[in-house]
Amino acid sequence: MSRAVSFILFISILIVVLGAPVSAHWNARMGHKMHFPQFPDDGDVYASGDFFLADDWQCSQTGPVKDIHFWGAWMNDNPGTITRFELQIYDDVPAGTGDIRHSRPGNLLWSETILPEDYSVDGPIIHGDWGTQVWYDPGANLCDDFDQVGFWQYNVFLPQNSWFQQTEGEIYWLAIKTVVAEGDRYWGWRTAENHWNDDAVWYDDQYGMWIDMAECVPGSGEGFPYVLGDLNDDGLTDALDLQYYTNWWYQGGPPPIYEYPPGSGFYPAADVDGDCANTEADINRLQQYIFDQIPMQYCDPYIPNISLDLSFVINDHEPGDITPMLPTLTEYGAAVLLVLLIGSGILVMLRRRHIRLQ
Ligand SMILES: [Ca+2]
Ligand SMILES: [Ca+2]
Ligand SMILES: [Ca+2]
Repeated sequence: MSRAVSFILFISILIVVLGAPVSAHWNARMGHKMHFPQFPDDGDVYASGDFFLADDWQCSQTGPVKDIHFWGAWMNDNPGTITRFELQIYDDVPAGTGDIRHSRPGNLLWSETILPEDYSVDGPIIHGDWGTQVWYDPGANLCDDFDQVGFWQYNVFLPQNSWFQQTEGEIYWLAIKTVVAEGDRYWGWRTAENHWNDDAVWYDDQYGMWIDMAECVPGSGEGFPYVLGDLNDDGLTDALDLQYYTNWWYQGGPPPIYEYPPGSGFYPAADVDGDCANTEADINRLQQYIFDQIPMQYCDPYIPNISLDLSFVINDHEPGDITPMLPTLTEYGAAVLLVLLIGSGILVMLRRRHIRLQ
């Protein structure tokens, strides 16, 4: 093979390599088919135990869900071996249904087992300024700073016979449980930086129900999904809540938002004097807060209202769909550099040849 032919071959391979998609990892340029991509932030919720976690999304365009992407990390940066992901999609039970004040997964619409050969992983991704990150285990009620710094992006491209048909405007829930080979390695689903609709939930076998989650506070414990004094769950604490309280307390009206633990008869949102009990004194305290701005106090183990969502993206891409994107400025720079290097290589080669021929 002549040098010229080898050179053309080399350049052709280079063009093919540079032109092809670099990987099947999702990036923002690939778009999404949900309210907005829920990007990762700096915490993880344990998801390799015996329960599912779930968060909700609203479909933005009718059609098949072909790819699902999510982020996760290992407790203490101690990676294990993922045997499989269990993914599920549910329809939505709106807030208020069955006297439960938070929305949650309803009917199971779709489920799929994702084996290691069915997904790609990108990472570890490290944000230098985040430091140690929160680890939350809702089943064990554990919340702490752990040493996990890196996290990973998981990319699942579904085969055509596993696509899920979604309808614009509908709300669905994505549930994930991860199975890890080693008993002493723990995988967490990364929390999301932006809140959308309702909090993420975990499935509690003991109560047979999806439990609302709130972001936990290391050193202080779990956060709980309510606003102090907002008994009627409209997001405000005002005279309507006082009316709601007296109606519940004296007239047997509907109870406040959010009983915890479920079935205990204790409503942290209504415990506005912080003695961890619902009594008549709370009515007076709520009145003082509303009319005299005397601060309320919450019951310490139940820190109110820090919403928690989980990081994921729903899309309709197939790996073959990923057309080469316009290169970024950095990629342009790299291409120009490459051309210059190749050019100078050719010059050197021709010169040597010229010298030899003389
Ligand atoms: Ca949500
Ligand atoms: Ca209210
Ligand atoms: Ca109280």
